[in-house]
Amino acid sequence: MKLLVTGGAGFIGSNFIRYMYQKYPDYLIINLDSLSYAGNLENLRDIVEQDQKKDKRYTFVKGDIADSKLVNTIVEQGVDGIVNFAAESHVDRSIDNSRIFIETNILGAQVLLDAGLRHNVSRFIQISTDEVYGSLGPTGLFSETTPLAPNSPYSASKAGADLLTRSYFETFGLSTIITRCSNNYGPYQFPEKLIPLFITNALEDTQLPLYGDGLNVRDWIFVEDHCTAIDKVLHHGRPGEVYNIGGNCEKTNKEITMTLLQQLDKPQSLINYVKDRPGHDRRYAIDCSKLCTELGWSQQYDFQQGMQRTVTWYLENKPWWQRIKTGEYLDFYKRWYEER
Ligand code: NAD
Ligand code: TDX
Repeated sequence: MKLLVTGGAGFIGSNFIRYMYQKYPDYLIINLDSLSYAGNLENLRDIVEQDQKKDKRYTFVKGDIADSKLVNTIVEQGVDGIVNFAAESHVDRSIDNSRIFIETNILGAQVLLDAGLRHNVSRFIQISTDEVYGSLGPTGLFSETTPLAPNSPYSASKAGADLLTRSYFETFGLSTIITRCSNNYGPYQFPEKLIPLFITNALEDTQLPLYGDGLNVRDWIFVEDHCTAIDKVLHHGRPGEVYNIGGNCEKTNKEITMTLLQQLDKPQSLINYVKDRPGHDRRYAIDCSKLCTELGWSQQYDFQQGMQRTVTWYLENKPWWQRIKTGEYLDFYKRWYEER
């Protein structure tokens, strides 16, 4: 199988490529990534080294998924499946400036869908998010039939791409599948998201900016479990369907923070309650029974095991995140937190 993976230099995309490369020794993988602030070729250095020595079945292409000419040049060479991870992925940035979210997340998806259709790709997987469903009250779960009600420019752009993906199945018969996963954590996550930001801040003895009352709830899943779920969907999912993916692990942000401080042996005085994120969704929780019963997926990591692996990885890979934290992304954060 020849796979085009987009956004493979980011957090989940790089974990997915590593997983697929090791699991399927005969698969060819093309990674198309524009190397935005969140893309990092370091994330796949081990795979590149292994591949250059032996297999020669991994290719990196630097480019934009919204570049129709480039995308068509890649896909016309014979691609069996497209897995679209490429996105602007951070809610806070979408509140700061939403334009690029529309360009990449919606227009980019449209270019990929068109190329998939034109060149008869047999599988198109759109990697979406539980955030498209909006916010839950204290009870209930998101199912695949929950109406879409996105609340941030980020989630609105992802919902737009979902609807477009659905339309390519309904109108043209392109074999599309949408996955909607809950919050991921694990190795190589960019330290702007809650868990890696708080781990790395705590290791530097700097403050942990907890939004609002710290009681917003997310459903956490270890990134490798997300990858195994996408593998199932890619090979066995039904075209035209949506599959929710979740970790069955609801935690408040405060609980996450306390767990991290305890694991790192750092004081609670590092917590700094700051102004809430505008439009902050209160609670996400996922019903992924369709994926489990239909495709036989189950998660391998509980929260404790996943967090142990994650914290250990950040402790052992300080140069990886220290380089990032002294770079461009701090400018965004300086502005963001000055307002709080
Ligand atoms: P990330 O920000 O770490 O990585 C995104 C990658 O996409 C980067 O490598 C970046 O360079 C690349 N990219 C951005 N714009 C591009 C463009 N125009 N053309 C080509 N490449 C481009 O994001 P992530 O956390 O790994 O998320 C990956 C996907 O999974 C996204 O679609 C996101 O919406 C979805 N998702 C993420 C989570 C989560 O918890 N992180 C949960 C559910 C779904
Ligand atoms: O500094 C912070 N302080 C804080 O309290 C940050 C960065 C976050 N938070 C809160 C906001 C959320 O309630 O922590 C929670 C998690 O925040 P993020 O890590 O920014 O993730 P979230 O907004 O939930 O979105 C993530 O999950 C779904 C990903 O970024 C999305 O790409 C994915 O679709």
